[in-house]
Amino acid sequence: MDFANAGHDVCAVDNYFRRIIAEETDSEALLPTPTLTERARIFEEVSGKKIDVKIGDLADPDFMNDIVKDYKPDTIVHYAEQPSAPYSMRGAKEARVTFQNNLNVTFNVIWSILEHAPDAHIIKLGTMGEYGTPNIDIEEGWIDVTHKGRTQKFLFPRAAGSLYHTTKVLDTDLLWFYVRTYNLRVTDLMQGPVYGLSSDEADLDPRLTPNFHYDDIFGTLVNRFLVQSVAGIPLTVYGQGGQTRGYLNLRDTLQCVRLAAENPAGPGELNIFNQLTETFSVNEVAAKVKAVGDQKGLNVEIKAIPNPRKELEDHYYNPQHSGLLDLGLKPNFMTDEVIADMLDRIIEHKDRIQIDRIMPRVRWS
Ligand code: USQ
Repeated sequence: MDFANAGHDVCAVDNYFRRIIAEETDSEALLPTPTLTERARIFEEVSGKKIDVKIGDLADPDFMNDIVKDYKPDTIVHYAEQPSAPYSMRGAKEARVTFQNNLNVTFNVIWSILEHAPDAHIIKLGTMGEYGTPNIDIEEGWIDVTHKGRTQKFLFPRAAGSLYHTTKVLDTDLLWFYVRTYNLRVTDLMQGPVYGLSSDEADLDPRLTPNFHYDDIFGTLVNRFLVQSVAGIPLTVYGQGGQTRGYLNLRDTLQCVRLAAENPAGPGELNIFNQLTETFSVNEVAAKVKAVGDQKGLNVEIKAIPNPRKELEDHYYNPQHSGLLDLGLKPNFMTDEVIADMLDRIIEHKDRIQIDRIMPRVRWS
């Protein structure tokens, strides 16, 4: 919708994989989401802008090739991955599905571009979680290493904390191989956890509201804490709560993807941007949500629970993130006003919250 509004011709492709696995794990979003075809119809009705929709599985190379052959895109934004760390750690079946889907789609994008649209630019949704939490500053994708008097630029070391995040490390290596060998043009966006449920286009009609998950499997931290505040459940801080990540508002993810598309990598270039606007520990996020929730009379409690994940709970974290700002990103920070606005919207749908989806149901060990 954001690209269409900016005057681009857009084709959106989906196989409803995330909806299916959300249903299978009893983790549906807070609000029902119309089908993609229905959403495109609603968007056209309210904006006059048309989005082509194709339903099918991009892990099938024939389906992917047919679309790229017909459409000859300038840019492919590759979001077609199983996105949940807990889902990927649930068991062998979920790990295999995550591994096969994520790697197959990336592989198919690469080959369909090489064969049918060699000048196209691939924008790949990566994750800050590829880097893990090293005890040194995290650079934007690359680092100069000096070893025994000689210097070389390498991909910044990766050490992911879930199988999902590891598939993204493997994606990066795959793309980098094809970039340096076949002159592919790629931008990798290393995204932190996203929060929010509004954007200029989504706000045109309530049926265009983005998928908003608050469950333990697909919900990200801030969205979960907001829903927990409204439901009167103590905020679920995992372990010591010193886990620090780089967060960003949904509105900023849209800006970042469009900035990447409008400033494409050249042939044989892999551009990497760290896509975050500010860093917080889990405890800091909990305190921010509590302060605003309390002003609204929600009486928010915070309660540490045993950490279901294997991760450092107290660590150094200093990611560089100037690349997207240099391209013109105007951050929407996590202000009290932004938190209050999200709380108000969730309060409207309080009766839809299902409490048994909140506590962690997946453990790393
Ligand atoms: N956490 C809690 N309590 C909760 C939920 C999470 O303390 O109730 C902690 C987690 O242990 C973790 C941190 O909050 O340390 C962030 O967890 P999250 O669930 O918000 O995010 P994560 O699983 O890391 O993954 C999310 C997206 C993923 C994206 C990633 C960016 O689901 O697609 O790649 O954020 S990043 O975290 O930077 O890797």
